[in-house]
Amino acid sequence: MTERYRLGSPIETCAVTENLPILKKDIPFFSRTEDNGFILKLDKNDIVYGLGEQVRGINKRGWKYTSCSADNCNHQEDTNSLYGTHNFFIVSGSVLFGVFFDYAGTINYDIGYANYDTLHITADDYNMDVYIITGAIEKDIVKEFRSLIGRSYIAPKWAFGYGQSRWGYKSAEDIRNVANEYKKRHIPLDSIYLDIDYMERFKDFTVNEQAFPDFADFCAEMKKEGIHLVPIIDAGVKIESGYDVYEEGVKNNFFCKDKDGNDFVGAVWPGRVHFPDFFKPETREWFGSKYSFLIEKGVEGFWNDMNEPAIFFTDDRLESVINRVNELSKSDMGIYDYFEFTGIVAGISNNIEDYKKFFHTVNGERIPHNKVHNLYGYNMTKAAGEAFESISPEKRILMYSRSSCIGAHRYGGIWQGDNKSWWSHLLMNFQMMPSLNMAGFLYTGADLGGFGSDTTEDLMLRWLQLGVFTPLMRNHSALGTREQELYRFDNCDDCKKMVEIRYGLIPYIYSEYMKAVLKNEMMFRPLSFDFRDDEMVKSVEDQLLLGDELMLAPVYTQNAVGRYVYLPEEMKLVRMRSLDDYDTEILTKGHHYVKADLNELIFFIRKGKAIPVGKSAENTALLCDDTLVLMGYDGTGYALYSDDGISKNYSIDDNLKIIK
Ligand code: MIG
Repeated sequence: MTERYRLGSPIETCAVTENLPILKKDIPFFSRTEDNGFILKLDKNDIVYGLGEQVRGINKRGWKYTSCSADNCNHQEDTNSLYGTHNFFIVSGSVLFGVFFDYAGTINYDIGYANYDTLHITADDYNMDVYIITGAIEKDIVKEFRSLIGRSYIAPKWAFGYGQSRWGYKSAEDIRNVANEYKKRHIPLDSIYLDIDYMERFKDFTVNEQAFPDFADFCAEMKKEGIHLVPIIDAGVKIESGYDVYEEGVKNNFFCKDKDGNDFVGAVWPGRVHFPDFFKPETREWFGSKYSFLIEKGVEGFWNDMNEPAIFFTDDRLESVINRVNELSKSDMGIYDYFEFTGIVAGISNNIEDYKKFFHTVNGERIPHNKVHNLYGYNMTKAAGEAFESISPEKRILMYSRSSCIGAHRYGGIWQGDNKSWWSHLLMNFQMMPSLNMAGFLYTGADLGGFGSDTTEDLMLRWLQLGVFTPLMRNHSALGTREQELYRFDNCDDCKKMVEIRYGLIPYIYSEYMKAVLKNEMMFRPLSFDFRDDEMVKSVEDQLLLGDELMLAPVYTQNAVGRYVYLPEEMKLVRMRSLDDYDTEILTKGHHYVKADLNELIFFIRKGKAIPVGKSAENTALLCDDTLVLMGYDGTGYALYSDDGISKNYSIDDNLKIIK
């Protein structure tokens, strides 16, 4: 059951698609503090699940989190905000309910941080809708919540193939070279990503013609090889006279305004930019229509970046910092001066004070950015998603975004942002999967191998082993870091085998993804959602269920030759070196140490279940359901969802078939 409550007069977020009556009584479960905050006393064993894209574990208890979308490529355990904000969580234990704060501003969640037994929530202001969802089990609560917020975005099937990306590919030649290196080794590949360097001076909806002399031909050439080019689109529009996107935006008042009503100026990649005011329907329609510039050239997918929005600096901040630095440089730079110096310089970019300096028009009303900050990336993705319906009514277009909030899940997926080539981030990205699913984000995955920092070949391989299962399977890395295309490593052949395993499993992974989307369910779940009476699973933080068939237990530490797992029931261990070199073993309920050499992928098939496994192919277009055989327990079938992967007939009845 879902109940809706209203505090004050909220700004419409369009997160929810159902219009429930507003109840005029006290919000259950919580008590209110004098300053309007929410308090819930937690029992010793209560668990808090959710909050979408956030640091730390599956159980969110014991830390403080802030919903304020942040570009933070240095995030760690003590970070409070990441790229997206997802204000939905479930408290499970002495009580069982879900809560969604439908709110555009900043919320702080102290989940047993100041006091381990207290959940304390505060917000910028208290103009919000609060939804309380109850149900018999966590899965029911999630399902009910997901039906409230509408069906998740559906990616084309080719987007389940392996993707290679790196910030630093500069030309058609660079891309061709990547494609060739993969082809030469017959490593499956479905997409190569174009990062900002494909553009002309980082201008959205342009192509650098020196580097890509005939972009449409190049797209066609790659498509012949089965490779999709996926360009990046940034939020900021370069200020440059003669540049059509800039000129049109200025002329039609499509950009955010400063306090005096002039187009607001920030600086990002291209230098000075204006930010489209995606809250205006006419801006969304205009910006969305621009994607056709690339679609007409053969592009079928995009990633939206820097849409928190990230701001390198604003001119007035830059000036005041430079002035202050000049003053400080004349002092003797004692420790406090030195701290001030490093602090103000580091604080130039993504300074939340800058979010107060510009304004949107929301339903005809002028609203400062900081009041609706978390909705900015969402509305950029919505601009694209809405436009694709008319630009490409028949065919799915791949879209995923860096920033998001609930609502954006209907228009695109997300990637998990700028992680690092750290083992701890492998685990963190894994732990994030269920909470993202709770919030409606099913098409998602991490930058495999890690984005920032130098990767190592063992980390790459272990991360690929996790990526085998995530809908988005993309290797991406930052400019200046160690190159991490699979062919850079001595263990390339082992990497290749993992990618081939992925292609053998795509029919299953795609099927589970589609079922989860169409039934408003989670593809990835904590063990405790299914094994509710098992006390042990409540603290399992490094294993997840995938669909109804699998349990995942990735290896996420360096130099490991295996790992401990806990099995809440008997399961069949699968240890795979390649699609046709594997062993299986039935393990009893309980604790086990499972060996997994670096070149071995381990996963578990649940008792009485089986999954379809096919043959690999050089790209998804060449995959064929006819080769599927069941792996797992004998005497059982699997209900496979399968469609053409590109058109928009998603009927579950038409597309399900039982494989025996
Ligand atoms: O400030 O376009 O998250 O994936 O490679 C960095 C360059 C801007 C951030 C994205 C990352 C991308 C990078 N971008």
